Amino acid sequence: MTDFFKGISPVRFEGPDSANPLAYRHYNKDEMVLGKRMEDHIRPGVAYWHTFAWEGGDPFGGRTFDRPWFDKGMDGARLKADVAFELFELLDMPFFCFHDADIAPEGATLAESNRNVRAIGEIFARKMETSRTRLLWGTANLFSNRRYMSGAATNPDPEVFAYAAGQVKNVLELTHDLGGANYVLWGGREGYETLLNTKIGQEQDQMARFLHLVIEHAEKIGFKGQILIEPKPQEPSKHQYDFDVATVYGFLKKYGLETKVKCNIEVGHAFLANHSFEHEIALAASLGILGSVDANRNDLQSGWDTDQFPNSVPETTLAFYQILKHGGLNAGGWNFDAKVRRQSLDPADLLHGHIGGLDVLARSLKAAAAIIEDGTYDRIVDERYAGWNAGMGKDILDGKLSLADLAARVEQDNINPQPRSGQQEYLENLINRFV
Ligand code: XUL
Ligand code: CO
Repeated sequence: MTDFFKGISPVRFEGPDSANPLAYRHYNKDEMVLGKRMEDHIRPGVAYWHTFAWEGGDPFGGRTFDRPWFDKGMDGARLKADVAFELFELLDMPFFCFHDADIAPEGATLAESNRNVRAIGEIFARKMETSRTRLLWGTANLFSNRRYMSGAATNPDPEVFAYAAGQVKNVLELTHDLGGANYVLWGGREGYETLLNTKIGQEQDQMARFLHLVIEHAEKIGFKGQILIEPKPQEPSKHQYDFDVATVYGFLKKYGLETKVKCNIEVGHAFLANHSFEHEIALAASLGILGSVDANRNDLQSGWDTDQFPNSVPETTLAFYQILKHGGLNAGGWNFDAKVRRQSLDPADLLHGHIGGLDVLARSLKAAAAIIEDGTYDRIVDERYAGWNAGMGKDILDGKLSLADLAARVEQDNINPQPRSGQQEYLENLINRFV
């Protein structure tokens, strides 16, 4: 035991009336919702990078946090792992996620870096023998080191591609060994700063080759988890190739990968792409590429990816509704890709962030389930499209009617369609009854 969380007791469900700031008021993991445990619906996870590696810097100032593991090499990394599993236990958190660079210091060579990562991975494996916390996903940091400034897979220099491959091989194997449910690729530098020095088509071919290599290796080592791409339109690159769900799908389709790869959709990234989170989820689900989600929120005034903990039940309810309607996240989950603010210095602040976020997800899940159980909303939307289930609508979809057939049908039957209300305000009020 370290003394980092000294004096803090395990967080338990105490019900909505509890005034204890270190208790769950809505997240009650064993409560049944639509026939499934709340924890199994949400599958929440702690993000190692924001919670243990982030130093509290912003563009105008450096480190604000004073963590005892900073600047201490592998000793620090081991202490960080101890503290991480203590937090998972305090929060009773079923999952965590990490990048290689979050868990161990970079060495002088790829081999040394990978050895460091594997050494901490072995500590994780030992801790996971007694901890209930599982790995939701692993990923490689292919964006912080200056070697990746012009991209990893999309770098003009094939040696950078090779280096990135060496990193991903290591983390993919570690993710497999730790029983990870997914492997994520977020291409923060897979894009460009200026088109003046960039060949888009060439870079996309490189990115597809990289993805093929990852899939081949996953199959070779017997990794059964999902491979996920995390879309984001920009930041850090001015333009990122994995702009949004629709763009990712087009890319996967072009390179024949649409059945092999799904998406990890993040709230703040959806907003940066001028979409709502629920739009991205609904679209991915309809395209068959909904994998997992990163829970957070942006500061909507600043326009940056501020990675704050979620705190809006109405917004998250609409997202959860889409997830439930499409059969849940299965191997995916809700990774808190969220960090406390740089003034939130205390160890307890790390708990407050996760507790609040998890209570918001619990309330959203229950609200979305109530909308579905009530059935009014679904009925209204189904009725709006009922014309396509039979008769002419069905014949059109089944390809039985040509353009000429339809033109003749309108004349023969004297068809003169009457517009019907879209009932937006009524629907908004209806949803608000459950939130
Ligand atoms: C960056 C981001 C990443 C990915 C993993 O905006 O979301 O932390 O989730 O690389
Ligand atoms: Co993310």
